Amino acid sequence: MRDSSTPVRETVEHHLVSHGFRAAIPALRQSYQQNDFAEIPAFMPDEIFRSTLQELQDLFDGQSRRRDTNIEQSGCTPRRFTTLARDIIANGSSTIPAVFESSALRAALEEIVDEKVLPVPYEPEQYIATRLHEPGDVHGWHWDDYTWALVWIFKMPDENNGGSLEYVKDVPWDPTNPRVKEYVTAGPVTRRHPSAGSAYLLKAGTTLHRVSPLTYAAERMMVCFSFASVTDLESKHDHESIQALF
Ligand SMILES: O=C(O)CCC(=O)C(=O)O
Ligand SMILES: [Fe+2]
Repeated sequence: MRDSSTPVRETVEHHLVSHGFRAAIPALRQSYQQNDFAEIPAFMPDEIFRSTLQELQDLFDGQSRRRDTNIEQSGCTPRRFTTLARDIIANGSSTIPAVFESSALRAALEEIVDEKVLPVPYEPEQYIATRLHEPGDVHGWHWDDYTWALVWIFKMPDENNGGSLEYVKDVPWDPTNPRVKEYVTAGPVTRRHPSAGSAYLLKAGTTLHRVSPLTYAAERMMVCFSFASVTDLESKHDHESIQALF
């Protein structure tokens, strides 16, 4: 972790208001409006990407937890991966909290989604990091508790080894009757394989999605930030699926 987080925060803000970053927004907006998905290439400057990756590697080495469970609220689908809880990241990373708290990031997301974008107030869901690395590791079909997920990719296996994002957009989540098999069978299922260094934005509250299983040992590492809509914060949220996971 850096001694002072001020330079990191400044670098992050500066990048997000830079001409280069802003020039990509119209295409991201179009992608999101059509697909509920937009991939932002080179999400952060190289030095920020590299220092964050180092922070994550150290945290995964010392403070991660292995999960192997099925989550009832998303149709008993599997979570088989290694994970870092929000508080461990908040204490051990200078960059990830700075990205989550960035007002320039929320302003850019608002331009893409054409709606107010708010930080999630429930701390455990603000950001988490997940690493798939063993054969059969999978982040099974689910919806997120809040409207948007921004997933920053740090390591990605070859496309033919799994680890892809698969999703069915525009399907509602009823935790008491999730109907996952029905929705996946009806499709269409879109598959994306974002590159390391990119981040993708997904309308994850109304998009059924998963990370496909690894077919052999390989590294897939990401940080998932959650953002809320005004409607999310007006409606009562229960947090049973994240509580089941942690
Ligand atoms: O790792 C990914 O690409 C997706 C992660 C995800 O869906 C989540 O953390 O809720
Ligand atoms: Fe998700």
